Amino acid sequence: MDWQVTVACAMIGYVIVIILLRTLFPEKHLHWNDINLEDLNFPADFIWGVATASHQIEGNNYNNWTQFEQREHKTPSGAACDHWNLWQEDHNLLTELGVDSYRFSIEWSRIEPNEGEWNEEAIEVYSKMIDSLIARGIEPMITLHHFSHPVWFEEKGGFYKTENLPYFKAYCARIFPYFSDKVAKWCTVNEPDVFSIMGYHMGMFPPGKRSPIKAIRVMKNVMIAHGEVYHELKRQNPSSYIGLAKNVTIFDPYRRWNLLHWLTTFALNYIWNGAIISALKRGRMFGSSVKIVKNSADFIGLNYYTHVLTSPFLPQTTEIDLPSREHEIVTEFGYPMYAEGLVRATKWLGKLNLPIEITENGVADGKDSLRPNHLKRHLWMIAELIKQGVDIKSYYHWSLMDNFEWAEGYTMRFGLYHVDYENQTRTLRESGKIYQQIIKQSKL
Ligand code: IFM
Repeated sequence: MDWQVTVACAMIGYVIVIILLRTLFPEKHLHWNDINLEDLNFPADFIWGVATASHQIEGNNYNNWTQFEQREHKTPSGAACDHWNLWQEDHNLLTELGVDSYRFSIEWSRIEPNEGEWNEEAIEVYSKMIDSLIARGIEPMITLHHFSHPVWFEEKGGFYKTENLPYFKAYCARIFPYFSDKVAKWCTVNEPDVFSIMGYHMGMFPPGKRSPIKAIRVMKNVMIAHGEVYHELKRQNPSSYIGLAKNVTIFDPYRRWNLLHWLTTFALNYIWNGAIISALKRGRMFGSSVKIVKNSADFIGLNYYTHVLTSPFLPQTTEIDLPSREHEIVTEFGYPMYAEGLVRATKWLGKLNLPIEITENGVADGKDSLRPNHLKRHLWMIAELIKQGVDIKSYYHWSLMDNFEWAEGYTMRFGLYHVDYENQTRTLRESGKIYQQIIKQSKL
C-alpha cells in the first residue's frame, strides 16, 4: 500500500469514528421558544425546597475557609447573612415561599471547635432550628460536610490523609443522635468532586493545592468517609434516609469533529462523574477498591448547574469565562444555561437505581434577569423527566438567599431573596415570587 492509500484509509477511519461518537453521544439542545414553560405538572407528593450551607450564610465562623480567606487575602466571609443570629427571620422566608423542605448544613467547626471539645450551645441552636422547621411543617434535610471543617482537622491534613477519616466519622456519629429522631434526611458530604478538584487541583478552595494526583486521592478519601459515615448512621438509625449531594457537571467536546476534544471529554467525565458513580455502584474508583462505598446510599442527590465545553486547553481556573455554544445564554458565573443537561445527568445517576433528589440548582444573577427563565426551564425539564418515569422526588433551589459564594466572595448572587449586606435586609426577588407561585400552583 503506498502512503496515499494509507492516509486516505486513516482519514476515512477518523471520519467514521467521529460520526459514531457524534451519533452515540448527542448533545441535546431544545428550541426553548417553542416550549410552553408555564405548563408544569408535578406529582402531588413532589417535594419543593431551597438549600443553603452553614459557612455561606451563618457568619463569623472559624474554619478551614476563614483561615484560607485570611492566608490568601481573599474576600472575608465575615458576617455573611448573619444567619446565626437571624435564623428565625430566615425561617419566616421559608414559610413565605411555601417550601416543604429545607436543606442546610451544620457546621462541624462550631460543634467541635477543638479536637474532642463539644460545644453544647451550638448543638442547642441547631436543635432549635430543627424544631422551628418542624413546627412550620418544613422537613429538614441536613448536610454534614459542605466544604467547611474545623481548623484543627485541616491542620492534621484534612481529607488528604486517610488516617484522618475517623475524625469525621466520630464527629458524625456523635452529632447524629441529637437530631436523628427528628430528622430523617441526611447528606453526608456535599460535592466531593468540587471539594477535591477546587481545593487540590485548581487551588481555589482551601487548602489551595494544585495537584491532580492529590485531588484524586482526596476525592477517593471523601467517598470512603461518606461510606463509613453512611454505615455508622444506618447502624444507629436504620430508618434514616441517607445519601450525598453529587455535582454532575457534563463535559461535552467543544469541537465535535475533534478527536482530542472527545478524548478530553471522556477523561473529565470519568474523573468528575463516572468515578463517583462507579464507587457507589461497584465499590471501585480510579482502578482501586473502595468497598465500603458500594451501595452506601438510600438516594442520590443531584446538584446540577451546567455543561462545560471541553478541549485539551481547558482553563485551569474559574476566573476565565468558559466557552459556550452560540445560541446559549451565558450566566454571570461564565457558564451556559443548559437545562437539557438534566437528561444526561439523571441518566448517569439512574445507573445507581436510587431515588434522585435534586439537592441544588440555581443561577448567579444579581439583576434577576435570567433566574425566572432559568428556573422555569429547569423545572420544565424535571417535569418532563418525571413524566418519562425518572424517579425524581424533590427540587431544592440554590439558594434561599444571596450568600458567600466561596472563591467568588459576594460577587455572585444566587438568592431567591436579595440580601443587602449593609443592613441584612432580605427582599423577595421576582424569581422568588415565581417559585412561590409554582409551589402554590402545584399543591392545588
Ligand atoms: O454555592 C455553591 C454551593 O455551595 C455548592 N454548589 C454550587 C453552589 C453555587 O456555586
